[in-house]
Amino acid sequence: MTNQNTILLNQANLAVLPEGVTVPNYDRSAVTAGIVHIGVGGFHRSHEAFYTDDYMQQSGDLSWGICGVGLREGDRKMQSILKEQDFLYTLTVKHPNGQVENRVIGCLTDFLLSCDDPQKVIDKMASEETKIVSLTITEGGYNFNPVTDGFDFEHPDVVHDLAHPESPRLVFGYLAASLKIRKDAGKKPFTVQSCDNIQHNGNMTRKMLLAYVGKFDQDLAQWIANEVQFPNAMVDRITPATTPADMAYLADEVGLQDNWPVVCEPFIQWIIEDKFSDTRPFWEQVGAQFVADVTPYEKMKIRLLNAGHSVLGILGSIDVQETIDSAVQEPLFRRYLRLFMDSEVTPILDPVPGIELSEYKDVLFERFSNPNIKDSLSRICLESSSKVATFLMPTLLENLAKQGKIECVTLVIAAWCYYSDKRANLRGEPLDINDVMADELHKTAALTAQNPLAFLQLESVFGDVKSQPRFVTEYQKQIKTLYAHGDIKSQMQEIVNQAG
Ligand code: CS2
Repeated sequence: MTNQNTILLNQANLAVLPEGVTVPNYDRSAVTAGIVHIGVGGFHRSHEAFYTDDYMQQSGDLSWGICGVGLREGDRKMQSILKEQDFLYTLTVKHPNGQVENRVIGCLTDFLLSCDDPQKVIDKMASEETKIVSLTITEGGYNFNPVTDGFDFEHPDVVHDLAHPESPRLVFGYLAASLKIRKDAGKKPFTVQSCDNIQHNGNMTRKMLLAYVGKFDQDLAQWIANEVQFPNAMVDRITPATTPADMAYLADEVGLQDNWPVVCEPFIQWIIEDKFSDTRPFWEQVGAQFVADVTPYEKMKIRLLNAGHSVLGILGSIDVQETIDSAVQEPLFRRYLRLFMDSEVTPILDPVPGIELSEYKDVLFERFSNPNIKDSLSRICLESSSKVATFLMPTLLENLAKQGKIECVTLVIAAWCYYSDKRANLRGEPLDINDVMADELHKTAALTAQNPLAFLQLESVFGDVKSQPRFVTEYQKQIKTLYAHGDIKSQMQEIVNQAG
Protein backbone atom coordinates (compact mmCIF):
# COMPACT_ATOMS: atom_id res chain seq x y z
CA MET A 1 0.00 0.00 0.00
CA THR A 2 1.46 3.37 -0.94
CA ASN A 3 1.54 5.97 1.76
CA GLN A 4 0.00 9.16 0.35
CA ASN A 5 1.98 11.37 2.72
CA THR A 6 5.45 10.08 1.92
CA ILE A 7 8.09 12.80 2.25
CA LEU A 8 11.20 12.85 0.12
CA LEU A 9 14.45 12.82 2.07
CA ASN A 10 16.40 16.02 1.46
CA GLN A 11 17.76 19.02 3.36
CA ALA A 12 14.65 21.17 2.91
CA ASN A 13 12.41 18.43 4.30
CA LEU A 14 14.54 17.60 7.36
CA ALA A 15 12.34 19.72 9.60
CA VAL A 16 9.15 17.97 8.52
CA LEU A 17 10.16 14.33 8.45
CA PRO A 18 7.76 11.81 10.00
CA GLU A 19 7.73 11.47 13.75
CA GLY A 20 10.12 8.85 15.12
CA VAL A 21 12.82 9.51 12.53
CA THR A 22 15.89 11.00 14.22
CA VAL A 23 17.58 13.81 12.28
CA PRO A 24 20.95 15.59 12.67
CA ASN A 25 20.83 18.23 15.39
CA TYR A 26 23.72 20.22 13.92
CA ASP A 27 23.82 22.94 11.29
CA ARG A 28 24.81 21.02 8.15
CA SER A 29 25.68 24.23 6.31
CA ALA A 30 28.51 24.76 8.81
CA VAL A 31 30.05 21.31 8.37
CA THR A 32 33.50 21.07 6.75
CA ALA A 33 34.92 17.82 5.46
CA GLY A 34 37.85 16.71 7.60
CA ILE A 35 37.50 13.22 6.14
CA VAL A 36 37.62 11.98 2.56
CA HIS A 37 36.25 8.45 2.30
CA ILE A 38 36.95 6.17 -0.64
CA GLY A 39 34.36 3.44 -1.20
CA VAL A 40 31.01 4.68 0.08
CA GLY A 41 28.95 1.52 0.36
CA GLY A 42 26.52 0.20 2.95
CA PHE A 43 29.23 -0.65 5.46
CA HIS A 44 30.85 2.78 5.48
CA ARG A 45 27.44 4.37 5.88
CA SER A 46 26.44 2.12 8.83
CA HIS A 47 29.81 2.32 10.56
CA GLU A 48 32.35 5.15 10.23
CA ALA A 49 29.72 7.63 9.01
CA PHE A 50 27.43 6.62 11.88
CA TYR A 51 30.16 7.15 14.49
CA THR A 52 31.13 10.45 12.89
CA ASP A 53 27.56 11.72 12.70
CA ASP A 54 27.10 10.77 16.34
CA TYR A 55 30.31 12.54 17.27
CA MET A 56 29.30 15.75 15.53
CA GLN A 57 25.86 15.59 17.20
CA GLN A 58 27.36 15.16 20.64
CA SER A 59 30.41 17.39 20.43
CA GLY A 60 29.22 20.15 18.15
CA ASP A 61 32.64 19.97 16.42
CA LEU A 62 31.55 20.28 12.81
CA SER A 63 34.93 19.88 11.16
CA TRP A 64 34.45 16.15 10.55
CA GLY A 65 32.12 16.00 7.60
CA ILE A 66 32.87 13.24 5.09
CA CYS A 67 33.42 13.80 1.40
CA GLY A 68 32.69 10.50 -0.35
CA VAL A 69 34.71 9.34 -3.33
CA GLY A 70 33.82 6.61 -5.81
CA LEU A 71 36.60 5.16 -7.94
CA ARG A 72 34.39 3.08 -10.20
CA GLU A 73 31.74 3.80 -12.78
CA GLY A 74 29.53 1.48 -10.69
CA ASP A 75 29.52 4.14 -7.93
CA ARG A 76 27.59 6.57 -10.13
CA LYS A 77 24.19 5.32 -9.04
CA MET A 78 24.94 5.84 -5.34
CA GLN A 79 26.43 9.25 -6.10
CA SER A 80 23.43 10.47 -8.05
CA ILE A 81 20.90 9.21 -5.50
CA LEU A 82 22.77 10.74 -2.59
CA LYS A 83 23.20 14.00 -4.47
CA GLU A 84 19.45 14.23 -5.05
CA GLN A 85 19.00 13.72 -1.31
CA ASP A 86 21.56 16.41 -0.40
CA PHE A 87 23.84 13.55 0.73
CA LEU A 88 21.38 12.50 3.43
CA TYR A 89 20.37 8.89 3.97
CA THR A 90 18.47 6.83 6.50
CA LEU A 91 20.10 4.23 8.70
CA THR A 92 17.53 1.61 9.69
CA VAL A 93 18.74 -0.37 12.69
CA LYS A 94 16.86 -3.65 13.11
CA HIS A 95 16.91 -5.37 16.49
CA PRO A 96 16.27 -9.11 16.84
CA ASN A 97 13.02 -8.44 18.77
CA GLY A 98 11.52 -6.48 15.89
CA GLN A 99 12.29 -3.01 17.26
CA VAL A 100 13.40 -0.66 14.48
CA GLU A 101 15.18 2.70 14.74
CA ASN A 102 15.36 5.09 11.81
CA ARG A 103 17.93 7.81 11.87
CA VAL A 104 18.97 10.25 9.18
CA ILE A 105 22.75 10.56 8.91
CA GLY A 106 23.94 14.05 7.99
CA CYS A 107 27.73 13.94 7.94
CA LEU A 108 28.23 13.28 4.20
CA THR A 109 28.94 16.60 2.54
CA ASP A 110 29.69 15.63 -1.04
CA PHE A 111 30.39 12.66 -3.31
CA LEU A 112 33.02 12.85 -6.05
CA LEU A 113 33.48 10.36 -8.85
CA SER A 114 37.09 9.98 -9.94
CA CYS A 115 36.10 8.90 -13.43
CA ASP A 116 34.38 12.29 -13.93
CA ASP A 117 37.20 14.44 -12.63
CA PRO A 118 40.30 12.74 -11.21
CA GLN A 119 42.04 16.04 -10.48
CA LYS A 120 39.14 17.19 -8.31
CA VAL A 121 39.54 14.08 -6.17
CA ILE A 122 43.31 14.58 -5.90
CA ASP A 123 42.84 18.25 -4.95
CA LYS A 124 40.21 17.40 -2.36
CA MET A 125 42.51 14.87 -0.72
CA ALA A 126 45.41 17.31 -0.90
CA SER A 127 43.44 20.19 0.64
CA GLU A 128 44.56 21.10 4.14
CA GLU A 129 41.05 20.67 5.48
CA THR A 130 41.38 16.89 4.91
CA LYS A 131 42.88 15.30 8.01
CA ILE A 132 41.95 11.68 7.30
CA VAL A 133 41.51 9.67 4.12
CA SER A 134 39.62 6.52 5.03
CA LEU A 135 39.05 3.46 2.90
CA THR A 136 36.59 0.64 2.40
CA ILE A 137 37.91 -0.77 -0.83
CA THR A 138 37.32 -4.47 -0.01
CA GLU A 139 39.89 -7.11 0.78
CA GLY A 140 40.81 -7.43 -2.90
CA GLY A 141 41.32 -3.67 -3.29
CA TYR A 142 44.77 -3.71 -1.69
CA ASN A 143 46.31 -5.32 -4.75
CA PHE A 144 48.31 -7.71 -2.63
CA ASN A 145 49.81 -10.76 -4.30
CA PRO A 146 50.14 -13.59 -1.75
CA VAL A 147 52.52 -15.51 -3.99
CA THR A 148 55.12 -12.73 -4.09
CA ASP A 149 53.99 -11.32 -0.72
CA GLY A 150 54.04 -7.91 -2.40
CA PHE A 151 52.26 -5.42 -4.61
CA ASP A 152 50.82 -6.82 -7.85
CA PHE A 153 52.50 -4.67 -10.50
CA GLU A 154 51.04 -6.87 -13.26
CA HIS A 155 47.49 -5.71 -12.61
CA PRO A 156 46.29 -3.83 -15.72
CA ASP A 157 45.02 -0.92 -13.62
CA VAL A 158 48.43 -0.56 -12.00
CA VAL A 159 50.10 -0.55 -15.41
CA HIS A 160 47.63 2.16 -16.43
CA ASP A 161 48.19 4.22 -13.28
CA LEU A 162 51.97 4.18 -13.60
CA ALA A 163 51.62 5.50 -17.14
CA HIS A 164 48.88 8.04 -16.29
CA PRO A 165 49.52 9.37 -12.78
CA GLU A 166 47.19 12.32 -13.40
CA SER A 167 44.14 10.07 -13.86
CA PRO A 168 44.62 6.94 -11.78
CA ARG A 169 42.12 4.12 -11.47
CA LEU A 170 43.24 2.70 -8.14
CA VAL A 171 43.38 4.18 -4.70
CA PHE A 172 47.18 4.09 -4.57
CA GLY A 173 47.45 6.56 -7.45
CA TYR A 174 45.17 9.00 -5.61
CA LEU A 175 47.05 8.65 -2.33
CA ALA A 176 50.38 9.13 -4.11
CA ALA A 177 49.30 12.19 -6.11
CA SER A 178 47.65 13.97 -3.18
CA LEU A 179 50.42 13.20 -0.69
CA LYS A 180 52.94 14.52 -3.19
CA ILE A 181 51.11 17.85 -3.31
CA ARG A 182 51.20 18.01 0.48
CA LYS A 183 54.87 17.16 0.60
CA ASP A 184 55.83 19.69 -2.08
CA ALA A 185 53.86 22.39 -0.28
CA GLY A 186 55.61 21.59 3.00
CA LYS A 187 52.30 20.60 4.63
CA LYS A 188 51.48 17.83 7.08
CA PRO A 189 50.07 14.66 5.54
CA PHE A 190 46.65 13.21 6.27
CA THR A 191 46.15 9.91 8.11
CA VAL A 192 45.29 6.91 5.94
CA GLN A 193 42.64 4.94 7.80
CA SER A 194 41.75 1.52 6.40
CA CYS A 195 38.35 0.13 7.38
CA ASP A 196 38.59 -3.21 5.58
CA ASN A 197 38.60 -6.68 7.06
CA ILE A 198 42.27 -7.41 6.72
CA GLN A 199 44.56 -8.17 9.61
CA HIS A 200 46.88 -5.21 10.11
CA ASN A 201 44.89 -3.30 7.53
CA GLY A 202 46.91 -0.14 8.21
CA ASN A 203 50.24 -1.95 7.80
CA MET A 204 48.96 -3.56 4.62
CA THR A 205 47.91 -0.18 3.18
CA ARG A 206 51.29 1.28 4.08
CA LYS A 207 53.22 -1.61 2.59
CA MET A 208 51.26 -1.53 -0.67
CA LEU A 209 51.44 2.26 -0.99
CA LEU A 210 55.19 2.34 -0.33
CA ALA A 211 55.79 -0.41 -2.90
CA TYR A 212 53.73 1.47 -5.49
CA VAL A 213 55.28 4.89 -4.85
CA GLY A 214 58.78 3.42 -4.58
CA LYS A 215 58.48 2.41 -8.22
CA PHE A 216 58.59 6.02 -9.44
CA ASP A 217 59.44 8.42 -6.60
CA GLN A 218 61.85 7.33 -3.89
CA ASP A 219 61.74 10.69 -2.11
CA LEU A 220 58.00 10.63 -1.82
CA ALA A 221 58.09 7.03 -0.60
CA GLN A 222 60.61 8.03 2.08
CA TRP A 223 58.49 11.00 3.16
CA ILE A 224 55.38 8.80 3.38
CA ALA A 225 57.31 6.20 5.39
CA ASN A 226 58.43 8.89 7.84
CA GLU A 227 55.40 11.13 8.08
CA VAL A 228 52.16 9.31 7.29
CA GLN A 229 50.32 7.25 9.88
CA PHE A 230 48.26 4.20 8.93
CA PRO A 231 46.45 3.08 12.10
CA ASN A 232 45.36 -0.56 12.13
CA ALA A 233 41.74 -1.05 13.06
CA MET A 234 39.11 -3.70 13.65
CA VAL A 235 35.74 -2.74 12.22
CA ASP A 236 32.43 -4.47 12.78
CA ARG A 237 28.76 -4.06 11.97
CA ILE A 238 26.74 -6.50 9.90
CA THR A 239 25.20 -4.54 7.05
CA PRO A 240 23.24 -6.55 4.49
CA ALA A 241 22.68 -5.26 0.98
CA THR A 242 19.77 -2.80 0.80
CA THR A 243 16.71 -4.36 -0.87
CA PRO A 244 13.61 -2.84 -2.53
CA ALA A 245 11.67 -4.09 0.51
CA ASP A 246 13.80 -1.86 2.77
CA MET A 247 12.88 1.18 0.69
CA ALA A 248 9.22 0.13 0.55
CA TYR A 249 9.15 -0.22 4.33
CA LEU A 250 10.43 3.34 4.79
CA ALA A 251 8.02 4.74 2.22
CA ASP A 252 4.91 2.82 3.23
CA GLU A 253 5.28 2.37 6.95
CA VAL A 254 7.36 5.37 7.97
CA GLY A 255 6.34 7.82 5.25
CA LEU A 256 9.90 8.59 4.15
CA GLN A 257 11.15 8.25 0.61
CA ASP A 258 14.84 7.37 0.62
CA ASN A 259 16.18 5.85 -2.57
CA TRP A 260 19.19 4.19 -0.96
CA PRO A 261 18.86 3.71 2.79
CA VAL A 262 21.12 1.40 4.80
CA VAL A 263 19.90 -1.41 7.04
CA CYS A 264 22.07 -2.85 9.80
CA GLU A 265 22.15 -4.68 13.11
CA PRO A 266 22.36 -2.82 16.43
CA PHE A 267 25.82 -4.22 17.27
CA ILE A 268 28.73 -1.97 16.36
CA GLN A 269 32.44 -2.04 17.18
CA TRP A 270 35.51 -0.09 16.09
CA ILE A 271 38.87 -0.64 17.74
CA ILE A 272 41.59 1.62 16.42
CA GLU A 273 45.28 2.14 17.07
CA ASP A 274 45.78 5.63 18.34
CA LYS A 275 48.35 6.90 15.87
CA PHE A 276 47.26 9.67 13.53
CA SER A 277 49.26 12.01 11.30
CA ASP A 278 47.18 15.00 12.40
CA THR A 279 44.03 15.65 14.45
CA ARG A 280 41.14 13.19 14.57
CA PRO A 281 37.55 13.08 15.85
CA PHE A 282 37.22 11.91 19.44
CA TRP A 283 35.34 8.84 18.28
CA GLU A 284 35.94 7.31 21.72
CA GLN A 285 33.24 9.70 23.01
CA VAL A 286 30.70 7.77 20.95
CA GLY A 287 31.80 4.21 21.61
CA ALA A 288 34.90 3.54 19.51
CA GLN A 289 37.87 2.15 21.41
CA PHE A 290 41.46 3.34 21.00
CA VAL A 291 44.18 0.85 21.87
CA ALA A 292 47.94 0.60 21.48
CA ASP A 293 47.78 -2.74 19.67
CA VAL A 294 44.75 -3.96 17.76
CA THR A 295 46.27 -7.33 16.75
CA PRO A 296 44.30 -9.70 19.01
CA TYR A 297 40.99 -7.94 18.31
CA GLU A 298 41.29 -7.97 14.53
CA LYS A 299 42.43 -11.58 14.46
CA MET A 300 39.50 -12.63 16.64
CA LYS A 301 36.98 -10.76 14.53
CA ILE A 302 38.21 -11.76 11.10
CA ARG A 303 38.87 -15.40 11.94
CA LEU A 304 35.57 -15.90 13.79
CA LEU A 305 33.01 -13.52 12.30
CA ASN A 306 34.14 -13.06 8.70
CA ALA A 307 35.41 -16.61 8.36
CA GLY A 308 32.21 -17.86 10.03
CA HIS A 309 30.22 -15.96 7.43
CA SER A 310 32.23 -17.57 4.63
CA VAL A 311 31.71 -21.04 6.14
CA LEU A 312 27.95 -20.52 6.21
CA GLY A 313 27.99 -18.71 2.87
CA ILE A 314 29.80 -21.38 0.88
CA LEU A 315 28.30 -24.48 2.51
CA GLY A 316 24.88 -22.84 2.65
CA SER A 317 24.95 -21.76 -1.00
CA ILE A 318 25.43 -25.25 -2.35
CA ASP A 319 22.88 -26.55 0.14
CA VAL A 320 20.16 -24.15 -1.11
CA GLN A 321 20.18 -21.82 1.90
CA GLU A 322 19.62 -18.16 1.16
CA THR A 323 20.44 -16.07 4.20
CA ILE A 324 22.77 -16.22 7.18
CA ASP A 325 19.94 -16.24 9.72
CA SER A 326 18.16 -19.16 8.07
CA ALA A 327 21.38 -21.15 7.68
CA VAL A 328 22.40 -20.66 11.29
CA GLN A 329 18.94 -21.66 12.51
CA GLU A 330 19.51 -25.14 11.09
CA PRO A 331 20.93 -27.30 13.89
CA LEU A 332 23.54 -28.97 11.66
CA PHE A 333 24.89 -25.67 10.32
CA ARG A 334 24.91 -24.27 13.83
CA ARG A 335 26.83 -27.21 15.23
CA TYR A 336 29.24 -27.21 12.31
CA LEU A 337 29.96 -23.51 12.65
CA ARG A 338 30.51 -23.80 16.39
CA LEU A 339 32.84 -26.75 15.83
CA PHE A 340 34.82 -24.75 13.28
CA MET A 341 35.10 -21.83 15.71
CA ASP A 342 35.92 -23.94 18.78
CA SER A 343 38.27 -26.50 17.32
CA GLU A 344 39.96 -24.72 14.42
CA VAL A 345 39.94 -21.01 15.25
CA THR A 346 39.91 -20.58 19.03
CA PRO A 347 43.12 -22.59 19.60
CA ILE A 348 45.10 -20.22 17.38
CA LEU A 349 43.76 -16.97 18.85
CA ASP A 350 45.74 -14.96 21.36
CA PRO A 351 44.14 -13.75 24.59
CA VAL A 352 42.02 -10.70 23.82
CA PRO A 353 42.09 -8.01 26.53
CA GLY A 354 38.64 -7.50 28.04
CA ILE A 355 36.95 -10.16 25.90
CA GLU A 356 35.91 -13.66 26.93
CA LEU A 357 36.08 -15.70 23.73
CA SER A 358 33.23 -18.09 24.53
CA GLU A 359 30.97 -15.11 25.20
CA TYR A 360 32.13 -13.41 22.01
CA LYS A 361 31.18 -16.53 20.05
CA ASP A 362 27.78 -16.76 21.77
CA VAL A 363 27.12 -13.16 20.79
CA LEU A 364 28.15 -13.94 17.20
CA PHE A 365 25.53 -16.68 17.07
CA GLU A 366 22.91 -14.26 18.38
CA ARG A 367 23.93 -11.69 15.78
CA PHE A 368 23.90 -14.21 12.94
CA SER A 369 20.46 -15.40 14.10
CA ASN A 370 18.86 -11.92 14.00
CA PRO A 371 15.76 -12.77 11.92
CA ASN A 372 15.36 -9.16 10.82
CA ILE A 373 18.78 -8.95 9.20
CA LYS A 374 18.28 -10.94 6.05
CA ASP A 375 21.95 -11.08 5.09
CA SER A 376 21.99 -12.90 1.78
CA LEU A 377 24.54 -15.61 1.10
CA SER A 378 25.10 -14.00 -2.27
CA ARG A 379 26.47 -10.91 -0.48
CA ILE A 380 28.60 -13.09 1.76
CA CYS A 381 30.00 -14.97 -1.26
CA LEU A 382 30.82 -11.79 -3.23
CA GLU A 383 34.53 -11.88 -4.10
CA SER A 384 35.05 -15.19 -2.29
CA SER A 385 38.49 -15.49 -3.84
CA SER A 386 39.81 -12.69 -1.65
CA LYS A 387 37.64 -13.69 1.33
CA VAL A 388 38.86 -17.31 1.36
CA ALA A 389 42.45 -16.05 1.04
CA THR A 390 42.02 -13.50 3.86
CA PHE A 391 39.59 -15.12 6.30
CA LEU A 392 40.15 -18.89 5.97
CA MET A 393 43.57 -19.71 4.53
CA PRO A 394 45.64 -18.18 7.36
CA THR A 395 43.73 -20.32 9.88
CA LEU A 396 44.29 -23.45 7.82
CA LEU A 397 48.00 -22.71 7.43
CA GLU A 398 48.49 -21.97 11.10
CA ASN A 399 46.77 -25.24 12.01
CA LEU A 400 48.85 -27.17 9.53
CA ALA A 401 51.98 -25.71 11.05
CA LYS A 402 51.03 -26.66 14.60
CA GLN A 403 49.19 -29.94 14.05
CA GLY A 404 45.82 -28.31 14.71
CA LYS A 405 42.44 -29.43 13.35
CA ILE A 406 41.64 -28.75 9.70
CA GLU A 407 38.53 -30.82 8.81
CA CYS A 408 35.89 -28.08 8.90
CA VAL A 409 37.80 -25.59 6.77
CA THR A 410 38.89 -28.26 4.31
CA LEU A 411 35.31 -29.23 3.56
CA VAL A 412 34.51 -25.55 2.95
CA ILE A 413 37.30 -25.36 0.36
CA ALA A 414 36.06 -28.55 -1.31
CA ALA A 415 32.53 -27.09 -1.35
CA TRP A 416 33.86 -23.86 -2.86
CA CYS A 417 35.48 -25.90 -5.64
CA TYR A 418 32.15 -27.59 -6.34
CA TYR A 419 30.41 -24.18 -6.26
CA SER A 420 32.93 -22.68 -8.69
CA ASP A 421 32.84 -25.71 -10.98
CA LYS A 422 29.08 -26.24 -11.22
CA ARG A 423 27.99 -22.63 -10.61
CA ALA A 424 24.90 -24.26 -9.18
CA ASN A 425 23.65 -25.60 -5.89
CA LEU A 426 23.18 -29.28 -5.21
CA ARG A 427 19.68 -29.10 -6.66
CA GLY A 428 21.18 -27.84 -9.91
CA GLU A 429 19.78 -24.31 -9.50
CA PRO A 430 22.21 -21.70 -10.88
CA LEU A 431 24.21 -19.57 -8.45
CA ASP A 432 24.97 -15.97 -9.25
CA ILE A 433 28.75 -15.71 -8.79
CA ASN A 434 30.38 -12.28 -8.50
CA ASP A 435 34.11 -12.53 -8.26
CA VAL A 436 36.92 -10.85 -10.21
CA MET A 437 38.42 -14.32 -10.51
CA ALA A 438 35.13 -15.98 -11.53
CA ASP A 439 36.36 -17.27 -14.90
CA GLU A 440 39.63 -18.56 -13.54
CA LEU A 441 37.87 -20.20 -10.60
CA HIS A 442 35.43 -21.87 -12.93
CA LYS A 443 38.03 -23.09 -15.42
CA THR A 444 40.31 -24.47 -12.73
CA ALA A 445 37.53 -26.08 -10.71
CA ALA A 446 36.13 -27.68 -13.87
CA LEU A 447 39.30 -29.80 -14.09
CA THR A 448 38.42 -31.55 -10.82
CA ALA A 449 36.77 -34.52 -12.54
CA GLN A 450 40.14 -35.40 -14.16
CA ASN A 451 42.34 -34.23 -11.31
CA PRO A 452 40.76 -33.97 -7.85
CA LEU A 453 43.45 -31.53 -6.74
CA ALA A 454 43.14 -29.20 -9.73
CA PHE A 455 41.46 -26.35 -7.83
CA LEU A 456 44.47 -26.01 -5.51
CA GLN A 457 46.56 -24.78 -8.43
CA LEU A 458 45.09 -21.31 -7.83
CA GLU A 459 48.14 -20.00 -6.04
CA SER A 460 46.84 -16.47 -5.60
CA VAL A 461 44.26 -17.94 -3.21
CA PHE A 462 45.84 -21.12 -1.89
CA GLY A 463 49.53 -20.29 -1.98
CA ASP A 464 51.49 -23.51 -1.73
CA VAL A 465 49.04 -25.49 0.40
CA LYS A 466 49.03 -28.24 -2.24
CA SER A 467 52.44 -29.26 -0.94
CA GLN A 468 51.06 -30.07 2.52
CA PRO A 469 50.29 -33.82 2.63
CA ARG A 470 47.92 -33.73 5.61
CA PHE A 471 45.72 -31.16 3.89
CA VAL A 472 45.90 -32.83 0.49
CA THR A 473 44.75 -36.19 1.88
CA GLU A 474 41.79 -34.64 3.67
CA TYR A 475 40.85 -32.41 0.74
CA GLN A 476 41.00 -35.26 -1.74
CA LYS A 477 38.76 -37.39 0.48
CA GLN A 478 36.18 -34.60 0.82
CA ILE A 479 36.23 -33.69 -2.87
CA LYS A 480 35.76 -37.27 -4.00
CA THR A 481 32.84 -37.84 -1.66
CA LEU A 482 31.20 -34.55 -2.62
CA TYR A 483 31.49 -35.20 -6.36
CA ALA A 484 30.34 -38.82 -5.95
CA HIS A 485 27.30 -38.21 -3.74
CA GLY A 486 26.48 -34.50 -3.90
CA ASP A 487 25.39 -34.52 -0.28
CA ILE A 488 27.17 -31.79 1.65
CA LYS A 489 25.06 -32.27 4.77
CA SER A 490 26.19 -35.90 5.25
CA GLN A 491 29.79 -34.75 5.04
CA MET A 492 29.16 -31.97 7.56
CA GLN A 493 27.37 -34.45 9.80
CA GLU A 494 30.27 -36.87 9.65
CA ILE A 495 32.74 -34.20 10.70
CA VAL A 496 30.47 -33.14 13.55
CA ASN A 497 30.01 -36.80 14.63
CA GLN A 498 33.72 -37.49 14.57
CA ALA A 499 34.30 -34.53 16.85
CA GLY A 500 31.89 -36.18 19.31
C1 CS2 B 1 31.05 -10.28 5.78
C2 CS2 B 1 31.30 -8.87 6.25
O1 CS2 B 1 30.98 -10.05 3.46
C3 CS2 B 1 31.60 -10.50 4.40
O2 CS2 B 1 32.61 -11.11 4.28
O3 CS2 B 1 31.62 -11.18 6.67
O4 CS2 B 1 30.78 -7.95 5.36
C4 CS2 B 1 30.72 -8.67 7.66
O5 CS2 B 1 29.33 -8.64 7.62
C5 CS2 B 1 31.26 -7.42 8.29
O6 CS2 B 1 32.66 -7.49 8.31
C6 CS2 B 1 30.70 -7.28 9.69
O7 CS2 B 1 31.47 -6.44 10.42
